[in-house]
Amino acid sequence: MATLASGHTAKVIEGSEKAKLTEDFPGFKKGWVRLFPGGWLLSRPFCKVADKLYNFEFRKDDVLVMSWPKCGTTWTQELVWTMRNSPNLDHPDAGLVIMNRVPFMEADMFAEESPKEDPSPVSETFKKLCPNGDPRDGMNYQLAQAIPDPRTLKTHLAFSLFAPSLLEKTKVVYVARNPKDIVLSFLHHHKLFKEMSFNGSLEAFVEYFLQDDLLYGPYWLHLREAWQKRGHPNLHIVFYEDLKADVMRELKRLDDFLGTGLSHDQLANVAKHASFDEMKASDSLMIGKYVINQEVLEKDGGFFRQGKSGDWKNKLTPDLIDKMDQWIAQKCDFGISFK
Ligand code: PPS
Repeated sequence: MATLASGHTAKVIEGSEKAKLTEDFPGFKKGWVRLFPGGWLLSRPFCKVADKLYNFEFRKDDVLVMSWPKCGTTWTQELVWTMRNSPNLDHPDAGLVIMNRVPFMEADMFAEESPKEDPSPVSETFKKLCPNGDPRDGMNYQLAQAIPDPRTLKTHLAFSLFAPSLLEKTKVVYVARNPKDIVLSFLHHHKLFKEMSFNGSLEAFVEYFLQDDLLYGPYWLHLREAWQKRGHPNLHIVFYEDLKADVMRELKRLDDFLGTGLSHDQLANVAKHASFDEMKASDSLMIGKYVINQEVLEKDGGFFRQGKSGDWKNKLTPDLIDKMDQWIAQKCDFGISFK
């Protein structure tokens, strides 16, 4: 057991729990660690980056896009980055794959020790921005430090894994989504990526979600930590469903929060540039062919799967909907309501 700078105790998953996870997620070779309090379930190498992230020196011009997985983080990253850097769609870096412009802060916990692809998606930018950096010290973490201001950064970690001063130092855009759609999107993710290769049923996957046993751990707690901070002037909460329903209205709210002062035409540029169809065109850049299960890609789509809200009504059985409704009533009882 190790104690992290955040005060969490990290317990490596062993024994029967590890055996079950290994059987159901055979692609995942890095092992798991659970942090207490909270029960956050993370990749075992997280322990190597945890303290560096906790002590990360945020700047007042940074914007951190934070969410649990599959909430629409990538969409929001692209909206925020484009609003801040390229509202006229003329920034030379706009063509870079998003993780090179908006580093995924804790992604080093998933990094391959010997990448199968050469170059890996971030390695060229890493070499350029961190010429003296050692990739073994975490390319994503170093990129997060090295990208030019104004930095836009991404994390799926919860507030409690960062220093309590986070919101005093920087702005956070927090993205939330209906858990019934998250579970379907995350299931696809776990089938698509060879690194996960989940081989169980929808029912089994929903059970993992309800028991807080998927990577990143309890969604309800992640949400609760953010929800309890709502009203803080440096925190802006956006729902995936609201982005889908009226992206221009949400961009106007973001514009007010970020202080970008964009015109209607510039916001329309941003909305179009980050539309599902435009972003989907970069699917093959986001995920190289060596890291995905090709037959899943062909049958069910890629990283940008379908970009809809409410599809759970077609995909979840009445029994699963009932279970998830009970989970929402019990765990998400802090005033949030899902659309
Ligand atoms: S990740 O891997 O956790 O960072 O995924 P994340 O980006 O949070 O969420 C992925 C889902 O968001 C959808 N998506 C979009 N929807 C609408 N418009 C745009 N531009 C867009 N970009 C990504 C993506 O397709 C995933 O949802 P599903 O339901 O699987 O399609």
